Amino acid sequence: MKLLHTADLHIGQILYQNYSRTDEHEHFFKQLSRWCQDYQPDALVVSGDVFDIQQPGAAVKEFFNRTFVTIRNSCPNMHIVVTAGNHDSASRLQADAEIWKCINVHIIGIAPTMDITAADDGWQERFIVRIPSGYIVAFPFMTGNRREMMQSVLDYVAAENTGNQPVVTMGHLALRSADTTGHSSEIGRLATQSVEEMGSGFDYLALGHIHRPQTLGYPIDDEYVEESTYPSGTARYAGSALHVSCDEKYPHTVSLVELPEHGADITVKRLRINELRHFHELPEDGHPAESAEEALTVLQRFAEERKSGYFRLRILYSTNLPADFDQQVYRILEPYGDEVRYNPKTIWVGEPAETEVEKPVFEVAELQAMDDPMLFIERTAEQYSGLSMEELREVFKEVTDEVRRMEEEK
Ligand SMILES: [Mn+2]
Repeated sequence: MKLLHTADLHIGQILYQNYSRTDEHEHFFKQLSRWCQDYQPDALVVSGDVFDIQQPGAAVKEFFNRTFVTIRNSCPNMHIVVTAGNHDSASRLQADAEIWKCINVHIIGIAPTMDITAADDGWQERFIVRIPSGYIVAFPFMTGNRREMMQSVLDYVAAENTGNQPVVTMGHLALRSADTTGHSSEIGRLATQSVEEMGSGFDYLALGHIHRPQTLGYPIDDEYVEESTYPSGTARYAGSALHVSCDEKYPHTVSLVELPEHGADITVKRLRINELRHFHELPEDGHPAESAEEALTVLQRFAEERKSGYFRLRILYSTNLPADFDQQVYRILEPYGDEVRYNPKTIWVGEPAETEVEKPVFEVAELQAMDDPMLFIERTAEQYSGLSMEELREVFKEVTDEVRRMEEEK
């Protein structure tokens, strides 16, 4: 089985509340389409976060439709498997699945739940995409411990797979040992799940959610390595399609995965994505600007020379910026249209360090098992000054009683 693996497209993303990235996405999809044409893979898998927001607008949906039809036409025998990520609305994505199936685009939005597994004997079928060269088990984003459900689907495939065909699983979540550079601290502060939670029996686990390309248990893709060989049972994050911040200095790639048969070694070839706009930190010599004038001069020079790209400024903490500093920045950028793009989140160098590294308040599993909201509030109470737990408990009881009464009346 030959597979192209990508994830975290975030189509429709607007950066810094200001800049549409449609042309950057177009640039990416042109490359992806070309790779589909050149390598003729059996399948293209997109492991979640197709759209950036739950309810993308009409233009964004139109862009998705047009793009995926083009990609499909670049390699008409290829199957495309798309799963929902945490950014996607599972049900909205799933809504068009029947139509897409007509051209071998398989969209799996809704995750297995107790309702689904209880109501339907062959529920596993919903998450299995059979292609001539093997199996793709497509799990969208899900919360909670779903190990048993996943194992059930993998066992279902194993029972059928007498021809020893390769088995690929898809997932969208943060797995332990994943490097989260470039992500908001929310992920870093949550204790993540281990790869064992994804069940066993797959040859390749095609992951999404973490934007940095990496194979779990191996050195991170810091440098561009063209090809690696891994044993069966390998889990890999393809990495996002586009850079999303200045912190993402590593190369972004699409993974071309070859799986000869079930249980055999896998080769991963990294196809380097060319970015339309790069991210920069100014000044580029690594020193912070020591005055507003200096920052603006550096920026002016950057805009004149590069004429394109995202940037954020690095400024010495003790510098006083005039109140209209951002307006001055935008004035300098005006002649460049939307080509030179400003991230107003300045890096303050020499800022007094936070006194203590924050520890996770909860383990994920603990949070999942928590069925009393009051427990959550108690544990986080110190974040809300002047909170009377007693009063809160009373109010909470009042509300739950009222809800129960309404339920009974119904
Ligand atoms: Mn995600």
